[in-house]
Amino acid sequence: MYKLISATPSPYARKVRIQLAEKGIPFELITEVPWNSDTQTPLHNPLEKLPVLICDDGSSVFESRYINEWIEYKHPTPPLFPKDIDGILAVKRYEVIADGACDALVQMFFEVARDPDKQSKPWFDRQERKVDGALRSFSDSVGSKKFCHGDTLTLADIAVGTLLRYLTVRWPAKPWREQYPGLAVYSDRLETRPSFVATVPVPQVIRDRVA
Ligand SMILES: N[C@@H](CCC(=O)N[C@@H](CS)C(=O)NCC(=O)O)C(=O)O
Repeated sequence: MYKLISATPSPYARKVRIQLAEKGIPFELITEVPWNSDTQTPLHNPLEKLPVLICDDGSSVFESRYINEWIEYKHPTPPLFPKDIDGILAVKRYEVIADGACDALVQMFFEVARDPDKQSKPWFDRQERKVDGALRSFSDSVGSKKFCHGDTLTLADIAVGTLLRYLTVRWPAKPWREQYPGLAVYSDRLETRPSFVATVPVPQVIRDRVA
C-alpha cells in the first residue's frame, strides 16, 4: 500500500489526497510538519518538501504536480485528465497557475513571520499580486462553471479548488469571495465532494523558527 507524507494545511498534499480518494486508491497517511527540524521528509525528497508518495519498494515520488501525473499514468481510472492532448494541456495550464499562486501564498506566510524589521513590503506585495492575478484569471476562465474543463472533474479542479480553500485558511480576511462570487460558488460546490470534505485544510503549529 502507498504511504503519503502530508501536512494538514498543505494545498500540495491535499491535491494528492483528493486524487487518491477520487480514484479509490488506499494509502497510509503520514502527517508531518515539514518545517520542524525533526521532519522525516528529507529522507525521501532531496528538496525536503512534502507531499511525498512512497511506494511498496521504498521508492519515492515527489513534487505534487508530478505525483498527480504519475498517479494518472499508473491508475488511469477514473480519468482526471481529458482524453485529447489539447484538453490535457488546458488542464495543465490551470495547474501551473494554481500551484504558482500557492507558492506565492507560502512566501507571504513566511514573510510576515519574520521579525518586523526584516520584512519586505515590496516582496510581500509582489507575491500578493501573483495571487490576485491567478484569481482574476480563474474568474475569467472558470466563472461559476461547474468544472474548469469539460463536464467532469479533472486535475484542474483539484488544483484550483485546493488553492481557493487554502486562501481562506491562510488569509481569511482577503475578500476574494466578495470580489469573485462566481468562483465562491464554484469552490463551495467542489467542497461538497466527499474527497474534498475528507481533506479540509487545518493549520499546524510550526515549532521551529523558519524565517
Ligand atoms: N512545488 C512543491 C511545493 C511543496 C511545498 O512547498 N511543500 C511545503 C509544505 S506545504 C514543504 O514541504 N516545505 C518545506 C520546505 O520548503 O523546506 C510541490 O508542488 O510539491
